[in-house]
Amino acid sequence: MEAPEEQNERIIIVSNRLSVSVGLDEGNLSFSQSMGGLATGLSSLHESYDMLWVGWPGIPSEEMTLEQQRLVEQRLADEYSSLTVHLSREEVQQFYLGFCNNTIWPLFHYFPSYVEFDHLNYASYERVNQLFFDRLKPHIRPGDSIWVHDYQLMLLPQLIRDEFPESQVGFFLHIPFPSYEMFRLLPWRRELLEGLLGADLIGFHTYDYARHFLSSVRRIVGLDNHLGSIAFEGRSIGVDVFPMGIDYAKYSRASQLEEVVKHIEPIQQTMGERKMILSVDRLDYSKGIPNRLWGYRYFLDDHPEWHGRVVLAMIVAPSREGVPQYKELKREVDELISDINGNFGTIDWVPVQYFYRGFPFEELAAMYECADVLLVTPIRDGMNLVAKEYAAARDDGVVILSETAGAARELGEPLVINPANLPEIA
Ligand code: GDG
Repeated sequence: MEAPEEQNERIIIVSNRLSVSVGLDEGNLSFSQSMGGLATGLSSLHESYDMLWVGWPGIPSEEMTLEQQRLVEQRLADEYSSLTVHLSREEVQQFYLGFCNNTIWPLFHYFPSYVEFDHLNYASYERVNQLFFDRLKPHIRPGDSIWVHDYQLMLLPQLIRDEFPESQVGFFLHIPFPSYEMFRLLPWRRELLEGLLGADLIGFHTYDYARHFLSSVRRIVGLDNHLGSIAFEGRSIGVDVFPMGIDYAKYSRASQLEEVVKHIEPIQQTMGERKMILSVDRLDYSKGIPNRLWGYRYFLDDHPEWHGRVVLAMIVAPSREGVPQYKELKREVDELISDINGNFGTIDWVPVQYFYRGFPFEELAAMYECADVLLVTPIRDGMNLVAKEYAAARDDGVVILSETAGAARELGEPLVINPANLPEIA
């Protein structure tokens, strides 16, 4: 039960999650588009290229019967050109929640106090990178371009290089690459860099991230670069900047779709004359949700003339609920919202409208269409596609954007703020 492979040249995308997520509810399997920047940003590629996507469908293998596992593999291969990598519960705990989301994610987003250095978790990271390679290996054909994505698979490029020295391997990091002073804290800093150096081309969203990477390679591995090119083991490795974009047409044309239009009118009716400020993110401490709420509270305190005339609509998609910091953040966000609504709200005005769930694309697009302001306040963000999606969806409208999001380097017209500066947000 494998993905079809009939053409010559193709792109193999390897990422921890597939563009489709599999759910299991009372024994029934369901398939839906994955949330998150990597999946939404790359999913449109399916339409233009012969592709094979390799990744984990999102359910630990123990939670499925063998028959269900085969069924998932079959459907993902037939309908989504995807090759399934199964992860066990222990791998999800140690590799995914442990090393990826409790070590790399906080460190690379400059939250060193959240970082856990655990050798067992790193050993699992090594094993899972090897597992991805073993699954991929029989499917590699001459001429394939293999494109490895993100911080979960930083050892994979070298594993591919060792057995396929002639292969074309690209790697793209979707999150910031931190400064050397931060990166050097990692006990496995050299291993990760050497894993990445198996690629021919290593891409980042911004010039700063690429510069930080080159600096770490120089200081830790001892390799210098010439204009972003590193000579290593007889190969030349390119390091460059490829800011990730969106499927512009999908967002700019959304307001013409009937399924989107039918959601716009009820929102407009509910809002009436009120201005709508919108925010959309996964629940993540890097996204600056508490400081956004403090900034909004500051605004309401300072501008009583706006009471009753503005609403902050927050769409927060649940994320990594197994990691303790995320549970704590959820509690903090819930409390801040009830504090604002309790203090400022009136019988006919709820200052913060909070949706703790993912929205279908049509409803999200309708929200973009109705919002007067998009408020994006991450503490750190590799890029932030939401800002780009809103800009594509609207001819007018205002984006307020943190200077610490990669998108602030690219979009020319947002109001750029320091996410720690509450008066500035206000
Ligand atoms: C990582 C990096 C980088 C969100 N809620 C809903 C929904 N989304 C979609 C958005 C957007 C995506 O998820 C989020 O992308 P971001 O870029 O904002 O953030 P991350 O998920 O953290 O992505 C980030 C990105 O990778 C790409 O390289 O920009 O810095 O952290 O596309 O639209 N989609 C729907 N309903 C929701 O409720 N349908």
